[in-house]
Amino acid sequence: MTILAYDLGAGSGRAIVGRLTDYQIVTQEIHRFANEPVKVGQHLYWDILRLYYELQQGLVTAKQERIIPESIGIDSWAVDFGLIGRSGELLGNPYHYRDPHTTGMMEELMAELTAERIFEATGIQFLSFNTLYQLAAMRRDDSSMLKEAQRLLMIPDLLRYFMTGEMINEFTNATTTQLYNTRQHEWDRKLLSHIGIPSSWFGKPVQPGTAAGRLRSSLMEELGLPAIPVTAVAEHDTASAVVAVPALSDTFAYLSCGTWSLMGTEVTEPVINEQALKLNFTNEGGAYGTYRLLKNIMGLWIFQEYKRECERDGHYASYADWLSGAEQAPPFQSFIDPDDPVFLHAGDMAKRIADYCRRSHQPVPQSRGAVARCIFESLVLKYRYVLELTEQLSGQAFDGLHMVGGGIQNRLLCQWTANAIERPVWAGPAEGSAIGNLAVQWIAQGTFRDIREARAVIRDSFPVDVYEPQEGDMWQQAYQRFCRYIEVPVQ
Ligand code: LFR
Repeated sequence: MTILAYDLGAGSGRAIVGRLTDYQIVTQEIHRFANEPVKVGQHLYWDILRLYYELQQGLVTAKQERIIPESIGIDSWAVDFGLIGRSGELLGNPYHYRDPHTTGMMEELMAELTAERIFEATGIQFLSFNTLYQLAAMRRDDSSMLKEAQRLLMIPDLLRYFMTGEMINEFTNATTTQLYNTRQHEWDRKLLSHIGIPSSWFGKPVQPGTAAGRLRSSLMEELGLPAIPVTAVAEHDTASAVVAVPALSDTFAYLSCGTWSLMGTEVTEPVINEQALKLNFTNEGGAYGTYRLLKNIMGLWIFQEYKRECERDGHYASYADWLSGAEQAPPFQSFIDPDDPVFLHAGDMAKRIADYCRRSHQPVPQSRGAVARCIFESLVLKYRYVLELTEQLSGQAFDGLHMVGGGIQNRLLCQWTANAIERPVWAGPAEGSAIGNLAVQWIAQGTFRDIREARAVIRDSFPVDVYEPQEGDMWQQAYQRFCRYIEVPVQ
């Protein structure tokens, strides 16, 4: 059965066709496109109509290759949303979660409602850009969109709505809003009323694997396609990525590695207690009754931004050259906490890293290789820190780490991760989110019995690179030093 997965990341999107041949998954990328946010004045937006155009292009290309998928699923990043007006039209462009309009909003709501109350209800980590704070910021700014809105759809809900004409909220993404009450299994009316948002904007979230309409007739006519069914998959990309972790046992640690690094473990009940709140862990909804006990780590974003700035200034180098530059720079000179809020917004990474080093009385990295080394080392040492916290919180012990996502193409990062955590890293698959998206569709069709079977097939279909830890002592000493610079927990 041939199916189609759209996976949208913060930097690019892709349309991937999946087939099963001899009980192996074969994927084919039929369309890849840039996802370039647009800044207008002080605000940063997603170019949502362009993204929808690219989704259509995926179908056009598929058709040209004589592929008519039997099901379609969409996953993307979380927390962002579009608002729909009375006649079903999109009201304005969705804000990008890196838009600075939420600055200070989280602190304000924590003071009014208390962090305990918010966490107790939602189990979600405090990130300044959660939907809760975005909506509160729009309310504070008297956004005219809020006056007109009738429905709120998360990014994949919205694109799926464009495709099918049906407005349906999906569960995994709904939980990331920090507005969904994980104990009562419904949108949290008290939180919503506190920020002046009607609960009628939200539909009861459907579980991953639910049938969610068919291509709308205008699209069928335009593209000359039949009424292809659309499935609500685990539409939060991290949820899809974790579906694709080729783990052998039920207890495993993962790192979904892309623009963000999401590290944690899968649990069957949210872990909502004082310690989880203090360490700012989250319990995002997953597929098939699971939750992701994890922590967001700033990920490759800082490097991607730094590289973009260098390119803007005329310095172009291949990814391989960047990695060898980092490798040749002297080790363990300076560390940053990648999760310091100064690194959240776009721009000026070189200056922010230099300022961070000066402030913390460390040498300022001078060469591009030294900056890249500082970023990568700090990132992998942060992985160790978060892995140990995950063990403490979950009461589990991990004998290695599964890494999935595009970031695993950075072999230096994988090796240094193994060194820093002193355990093996199992890297693969790189297209984790798209494969998890396909897997949920196959489970929905009855092709796979359940997630266990899906993970077994994924394990057989995609290579996993093993990185054994090296240079033990050096990394342990570096870790002791690094720990001086890490974030102070929220509380
Ligand atoms: C990863 C991701 C993270 C989420 C961040 C912002 O792509 O979905 O899980 O915290 O993007 O939405």
